[in-house]
Amino acid sequence: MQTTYELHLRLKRESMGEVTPEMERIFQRFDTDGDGKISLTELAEVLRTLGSTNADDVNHVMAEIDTDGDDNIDFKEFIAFCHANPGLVKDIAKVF
Ligand SMILES: [Ca+2]
Ligand SMILES: [Ca+2]
Repeated sequence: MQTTYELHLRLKRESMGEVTPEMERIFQRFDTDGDGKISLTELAEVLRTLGSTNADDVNHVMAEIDTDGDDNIDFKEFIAFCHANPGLVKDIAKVF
């Protein structure tokens, strides 16, 4: 039996390449207010958890992941970042 949620995930995989349950989980943990985007504030919180308290780091990471420049990381941008940095995703998955 296929749930709506699984179908949803499958559709997303088809449009943006492989999306692992781990990536889903990490994105949901990062997006603390659940609006489907990771804001600068949410990213800062993540980096703090990972041990970085430098504000420059937050802006640097945001600039790297936020490819359309709206100061929010949407799910597509997050997945593209995961594909570009598989090792980092594994490290983050251990923390979150
Ligand atoms: Ca959010
Ligand atoms: Ca964006």
